[in-house]
Amino acid sequence: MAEQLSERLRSLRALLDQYSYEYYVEDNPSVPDSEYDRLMQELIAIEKAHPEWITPDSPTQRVGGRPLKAFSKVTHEIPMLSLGDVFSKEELLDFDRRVRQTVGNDVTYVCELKIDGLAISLTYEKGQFVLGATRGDGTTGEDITNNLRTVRALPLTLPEPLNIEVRGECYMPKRSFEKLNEDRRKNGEPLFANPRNAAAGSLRQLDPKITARRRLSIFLYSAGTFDREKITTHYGLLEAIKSYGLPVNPESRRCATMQEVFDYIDAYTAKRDALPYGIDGIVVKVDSMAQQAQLGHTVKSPRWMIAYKFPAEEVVSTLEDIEVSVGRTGAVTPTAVLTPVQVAGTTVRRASLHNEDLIREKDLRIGDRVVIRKAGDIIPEVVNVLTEQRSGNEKPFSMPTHCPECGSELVRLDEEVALRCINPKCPALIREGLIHFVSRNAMNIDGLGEKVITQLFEKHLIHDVADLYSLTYNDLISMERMGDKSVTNLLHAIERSKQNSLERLLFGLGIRFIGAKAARILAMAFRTMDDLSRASVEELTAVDEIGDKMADSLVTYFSKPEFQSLIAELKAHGLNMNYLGPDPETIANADSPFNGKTVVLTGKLEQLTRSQAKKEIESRGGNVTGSVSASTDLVIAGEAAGSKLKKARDLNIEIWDEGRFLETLR
Ligand code: 1X8
Repeated sequence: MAEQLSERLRSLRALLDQYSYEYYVEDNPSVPDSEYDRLMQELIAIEKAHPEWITPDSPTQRVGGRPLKAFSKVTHEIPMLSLGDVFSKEELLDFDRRVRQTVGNDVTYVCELKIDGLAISLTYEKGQFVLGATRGDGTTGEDITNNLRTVRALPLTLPEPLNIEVRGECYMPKRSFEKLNEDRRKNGEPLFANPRNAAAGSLRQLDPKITARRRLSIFLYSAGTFDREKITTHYGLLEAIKSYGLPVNPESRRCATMQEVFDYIDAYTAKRDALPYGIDGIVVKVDSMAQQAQLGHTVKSPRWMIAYKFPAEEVVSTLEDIEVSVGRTGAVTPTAVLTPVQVAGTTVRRASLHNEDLIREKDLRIGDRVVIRKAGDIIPEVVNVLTEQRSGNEKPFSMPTHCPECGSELVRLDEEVALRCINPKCPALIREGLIHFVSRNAMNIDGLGEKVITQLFEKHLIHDVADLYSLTYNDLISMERMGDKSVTNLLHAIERSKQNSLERLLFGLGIRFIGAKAARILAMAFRTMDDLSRASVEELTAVDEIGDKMADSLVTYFSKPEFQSLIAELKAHGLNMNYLGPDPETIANADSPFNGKTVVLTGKLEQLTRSQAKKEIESRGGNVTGSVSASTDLVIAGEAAGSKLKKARDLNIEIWDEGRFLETLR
């Protein structure tokens, strides 16, 4: 009996592994999901009756282990190099010329898809999956074994007791990504900008249960340490990896000429959108391993392979309208309303036009056919107008002279490109100001999002921020989608916000030029709202980092009777008006890993400019300096980071790559 049962257990495990392989690796399932689930339930039942039979490689054991406190470091014995890239076929011919100069004319290439994911390394010992790591800076990565175990395409056991380290890309399939963002939208959680960020965020989870729900996948395309006696070509290596049941992308091809390489590029440029995963280019590799060795590598990347990166995808749409909206500061910004189009995997309906000058520069007219692309594959922008496609019925656009929300005349403050509404009673300013007041870095009132605020405002239940503190259960329960529980929670959150330290309130008031950082500095320097509100320009500018513009703005704000009475009202509601530091818990950036840290940026970042990155860190309480020393807490290293990175390693300073940095900013 027990023997029969253990036989059944073995065959269930084999079947489940086979079905996972068909589903996740071959993308070609032979049974419906329900059959997989049924067999899984049967296996769980047997293992429940016989816990002594559970082995770590059972399909039931993918999600194991408790949440970690932090990931531990892994050193890559063979560094994980990065990959040089080119953006044109001419540059690719240069690469080919360099290769031929070194190895002669007899060259075969392998073309592969460049998967838009995160580089990972998998170690198998005696055929068992024992270690999964991120690339990190190429030398040191993080141990994400428990998270990678949840990736169903990854076999926990190989068919032979091999010792092998394989490398590849962990990615989020397009359909997993869409499902994830759909769920997040329903839950009111922030959306991931693209599958790559979503994959990065998922692998960075300390709790593998969360990673398991994210439905990641992998493709492997190289080996670190490996018995390669009989393998002499890269293509042979791919076939070997595949023969061990490891997922290998099926689209790789040998190409005997550059013409074949170009044909491959053209074919996959056209097929890109139809693939179930994102790719951002084509990797071209010298096939012969002997030639690879001859070519060697630079400090950064191998000389025998290169990535051809796709140009940012551009599509044509129609400019249906230009909408104008008024922000918290009164700045009026135009937004392009477009006929919805798919760009780089998502539907684009709108694109910011930033300001009037941009519209004039591009001579945008309503009805125009326009070229759209996503900057950094994330933020949609209008590239140019197809003027030759004009019918003559396009309508030139001019910015309104009056506020679209309150009708008062717009003004252009000196030297600014933006037009502003300067009516302090403008409903747009007030609504946006309320949204700002409750936001995370200001009063941080959970459950009071943009939608609820807008409803409360439109129903005249709130007119200014003080009114938030008079809201009753009956006011809130009448809102759309607000149940008993959310109302109770919200009332608690509002009540709790009264205890916030001064800097949150100060930032929340939305005084011009007073950002989160200035608010903290001011709160620390003056300690109470009363002292701050009585400070002169001289006293204010005497504080380090407080300039004339900020000081003038504060003095003007506190001199106005309407703001004096607003503050009196908030006081009457019981809001704390004192700085509660130095307890770091109460500081706006307490939950930021940059808070109070000295950070150095080095190398080239892909998604942000240096100064944007600096701004992001500083707005979270970090201090960015130029050189690495013993007092540096963290180094963020982009591509081609050089001596600073080396020094950071020598000093054992924490190093992050760009992916980790972006994930933290989210
Ligand atoms: C990065 C990638 C490589 C491949 C596919 N996708 C990537 N993101 C491949 O070789 N097929 S190679 C690589 C690297 O060496 N950094």
